[in-house]
Formats: sequence, C-alpha cells, structure tokens
Amino acid sequence: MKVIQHTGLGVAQKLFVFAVAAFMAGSAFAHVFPKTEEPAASAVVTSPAQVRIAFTGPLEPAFSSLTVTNAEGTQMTAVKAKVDPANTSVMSVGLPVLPAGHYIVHWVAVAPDGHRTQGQYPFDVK
Ligand SMILES: [Cu+2]
Repeated sequence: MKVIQHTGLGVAQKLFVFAVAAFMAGSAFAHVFPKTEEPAASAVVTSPAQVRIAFTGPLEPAFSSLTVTNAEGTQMTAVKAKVDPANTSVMSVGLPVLPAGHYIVHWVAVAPDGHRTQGQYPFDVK
C-alpha cells in the first residue's frame, strides 16, 4: 500500500505561501509526488541496483531523501540519495545486493518553495 503524507508548514506560513502563490499567477510546484517508481510499488523483482523515482516537479536536493529498509526496519541503503543535476525531478539511490525479502522505500520530497511531501511503498525481492 502506498502512503503519502504532507507535513510541515504552520497556518501562518501556509497563508503566506498562499498569498505568494496568489501573486505568482503561474506554475508554482507547491507539492511534488512520485510520478514513476523503479522498482514499481508492490513489484516482485530480482535485487535492483537502485531505486529511482521521477517526481511531478523539481526537488530541493539538500532536504529530499530516499532510503530503503527491510521488513525488520533495518536501513539497507548505505549511500545518500542523489537528485539528478540534469533533471532535478529525478532522485535515485544505489542499493547493495538485497537478499530475498520484503522492502520498504521511504521518500521525502521537498520542493524548491519548501513544501514537503513524504511517503512509502513496498517491493519484494524474489
Ligand atoms: Cu505544502
């Protein structure tokens, strides 16, 4: 099951952002969400070399993250996630060889305007 949460700003900040957004009658990417996921949510795959998510808008690399845990909650990712400098909507993280089992991808996506969304989804290694 996919879980997506929006966390973060207080009411005053939201009103401020809303006011700014109202002034900018354009395309402000307030919240970004996964558009494509590799491996896909609930997929059963051989050990993937990486997890890669393309989001609906650009990410702020300093605050966005992508990690993978196993069924016991142990962190499997040993390296930091990278936002693709050529396409800042794409974030990926390399994986070690994963034994057969159930895994959870945890993502945090912070848009350049500071809006933060987060979620998780599972996949299985056969
Ligand atoms: Cu927001």
